[in-house]
Amino acid sequence: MSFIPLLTLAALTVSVHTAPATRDTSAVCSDGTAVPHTACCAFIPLAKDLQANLFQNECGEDAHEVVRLVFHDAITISQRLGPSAGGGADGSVLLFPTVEANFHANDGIDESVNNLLHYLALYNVSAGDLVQFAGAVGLSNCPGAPRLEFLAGRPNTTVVPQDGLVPEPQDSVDSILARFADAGNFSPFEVVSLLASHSIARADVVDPTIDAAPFDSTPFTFDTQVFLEVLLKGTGFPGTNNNVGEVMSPLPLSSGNDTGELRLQSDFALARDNRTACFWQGFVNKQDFMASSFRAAMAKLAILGHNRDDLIDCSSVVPATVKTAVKGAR
Ligand code: HEM
Ligand SMILES: *[C@@H]1O[C@H](CO)[C@@H](O)[C@H](O)[C@H]1NC(C)=O
Ligand SMILES: *[C@@H]1O[C@H](CO)[C@@H](O)[C@H](O)[C@H]1NC(C)=O
Ligand SMILES: *[C@@H]1O[C@H](CO)[C@@H](O)[C@H](O)[C@H]1NC(C)=O
Ligand SMILES: *[C@@H]1O[C@H](CO)[C@@H](O)[C@H](O)[C@H]1NC(C)=O
Ligand SMILES: [Ca+2]
Repeated sequence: MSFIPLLTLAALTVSVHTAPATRDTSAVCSDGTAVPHTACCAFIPLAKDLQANLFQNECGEDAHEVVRLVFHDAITISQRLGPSAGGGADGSVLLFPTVEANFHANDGIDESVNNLLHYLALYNVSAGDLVQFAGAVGLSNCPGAPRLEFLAGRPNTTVVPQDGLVPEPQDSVDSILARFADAGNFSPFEVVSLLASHSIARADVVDPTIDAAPFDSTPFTFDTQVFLEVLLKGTGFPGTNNNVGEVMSPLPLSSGNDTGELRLQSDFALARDNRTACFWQGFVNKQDFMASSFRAAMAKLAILGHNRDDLIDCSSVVPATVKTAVKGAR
């Protein structure tokens, strides 16, 4: 007798849970934008503010730094060590800024942390959501970059992460692949996909004697150039040699005020290790493949420590990406 109501209830529950992003909670925000859920509304003025006052709609230093912060916040989680190691993409880097900024691997992140703390005080969003959203907004300014997925609803964490979980450029490929697998079952292909980020990167702290040494010759374009250039024969250093985690780059010479290219030992090794070399080479001149692979791996990184089904899909509030055409690797 009670069979039918029970079954009906079960069917309802399933249909709600399998489609969390399309729950019927759609809303129109105060600016008139239709969104899938009221929780997305807070991010609309935040995106405008970030674009106007932090990024200036550019794929410059501030955008690069926040994309790096996305990684450093998210990767502090460990299946091996358990919950006390850190909660993944949880905003810990903003909530415990004096602790995490002192981790060696986080050298240089203080600038992006301070930039985002300003927005955390102004907007009613969690620290974890802010880091991931700001990364997606910053990246939207980079020619060639994909428009990232953005899910909202990460709670503010209370767990201070452990030191030693963020990979460093002197780490072996074994240790880098093991760390990514421990953090979130990332495959070697996904690790290489995430390193497309090094196409929009310039190092300040690897060689403390030079500032803003790029990892490829097009640091303001999210292109496949980094995958090509890391394969070239190294000939020298842009600044001093003997820096930990640095190896010779193929384009070390400075031109005008631009410092020459700097190569990370980890990128060099990942480009040549037999577990990752084919994936690395496979991205050269494959812009769309690289961008979509990066997008998929970033979607995984962005929700480390959370269940996808607990979050709300607010991807539609991520600004459209710039449409500047990107040249092939050469
Ligand atoms: C094997 C793992 C990784 C290692 C060892 C590594 C290491 C580094 C190092 C040493 C720097 C230069 C810091 C400095 O001297 O200022 C850097 C910069 C950067 N990294 Fe990574 N990284 C890794 C993975 C990632 C991932 C997964 C992302 C993002 C998805 C990322 C995004 C960036 C960005 C955007 C910069 C440039 C920051 C700027 O220009 O200010 N990295 N990385
Ligand atoms: C802040 O956001 C939370 C969660 O989205 C919401 O419950 C709360 O009402 C908001 N507070 C204000 C002051 O808008
Ligand atoms: C998270 O913490 C920050 C800083 O204390 C606060 O401004 C923000 O309102 C909190 N957000 C949520 C959703 O708890
Ligand atoms: C180098 O920077 C200085 C100071 O910003 C500027 O005046 C000069 O024109 C720059 N030189 C080149 C070659 O870009
Ligand atoms: C990769 O190289 C190592 C050491 O040179 C070797 O033991 C291993 O079998 C190789 N693996 C593959 C998939 O080629
Ligand atoms: Ca580039």
